[in-house]
Amino acid sequence: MFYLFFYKVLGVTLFKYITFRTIYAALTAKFLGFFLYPYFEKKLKSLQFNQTIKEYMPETHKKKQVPTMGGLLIITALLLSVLLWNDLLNKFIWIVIFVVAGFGVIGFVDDYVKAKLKKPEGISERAKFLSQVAVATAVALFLYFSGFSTELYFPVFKNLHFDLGLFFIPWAVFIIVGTSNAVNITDGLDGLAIGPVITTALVFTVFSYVAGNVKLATYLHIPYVPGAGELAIVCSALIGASLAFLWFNAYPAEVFMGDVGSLSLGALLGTVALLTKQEFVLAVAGGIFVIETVSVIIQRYYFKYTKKKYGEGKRIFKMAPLHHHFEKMGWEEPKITVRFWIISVILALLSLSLLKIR
Ligand code: 57M
Repeated sequence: MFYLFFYKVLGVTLFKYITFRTIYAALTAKFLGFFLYPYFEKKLKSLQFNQTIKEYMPETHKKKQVPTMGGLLIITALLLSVLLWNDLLNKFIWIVIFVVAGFGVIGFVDDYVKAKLKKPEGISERAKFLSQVAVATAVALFLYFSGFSTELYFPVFKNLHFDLGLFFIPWAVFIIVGTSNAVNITDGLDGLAIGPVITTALVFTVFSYVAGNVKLATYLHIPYVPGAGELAIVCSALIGASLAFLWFNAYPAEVFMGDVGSLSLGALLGTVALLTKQEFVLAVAGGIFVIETVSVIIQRYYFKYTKKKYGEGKRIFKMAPLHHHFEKMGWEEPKITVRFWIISVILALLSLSLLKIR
């Protein structure tokens, strides 16, 4: 809104610059999050939206009466900042808003069933998955039929890319739904998911800016995506809103983000990676999400395999996802979280180096 009013109407050129709007979108989201938190906390407590604890949690990890759905705060601060600082005539912005709102509704319903109807498992995995696929498919079809590039690009090999054609649609659904669930699985310790969300959003703030700048994209041999620069502002607003949430989610957490947060933030990161043509960079920057998800896949399949072969299921990890394995090894929760953050920072630096290694 500021872009259209101050630049397009009043001619204030400062508001034309993506760099300026990127910085102030982050600051706006962060202070909105701080300002709105007391209201959200009071509302969540009055509605008794407290996390239900599953019985089979590690003993060290049974937490009582922590309000969930803090993701509503993140989404509100994020979207208000986007509406204020983005060019609202850019179609990518409305795709982002649709994805965050769509996955947010799915997560909210799941959280509501868990918190209010006291069903720890929430809505059925099938219903949740099909809803996610529906929202992601709508985005994929819109992109495909609006002429968005269906080329798949690889890091390092600047000349290696090929056209996915119609397969772009299932690929896009896989990226959006996969990232959404990977963040969801990771969100199992105080601050554990929001940290890598911040580092990954930082990486995509840079990649979005470069992808939307024809001179920089050409110089760095990355795909030029007209209009992608506006996604840098979305990513910085995500950073600001996430930092505000982290203030209250840091150990010992006063609030959890809930599925309303994890599903929407994950889907947002997947969508930005898709729109900037950098899905493999997401796999590196979001490596913690990948590792956590793979640990569950390995654990489940090995358990099934050993149960079938030996009649008794065996586990590779003490418990999956990986963060529970370290809990069972006796690591304290904050130690696990901070070490995962450190790994995320290293992965973010490696991701940014992919801009030059070509
Ligand atoms: C998402 N949710 C947390 C909170 C957060 C297939 C399998 C991998 C599914 C997985 C599962 O249940 N995933 C659900 C993880 C939950 O957090 C809530 O959920 C939201 C995110 N979606 O915002 O509202 C619990 O995590 C703790 N928490 C914190 N601080 C935070 O800031 O302490 C969350 C955020 C909260 C709170 O205690 O209640 C979760 O863990 O459920 N299942 C698992 O992850 C289980 N693993 C498992 O069953 N492993 C098996 C097989 C399936 C691989 C095995 O190893 O053999 C673990 N999760 C639970 N108990 N709940 C371990 C056992």
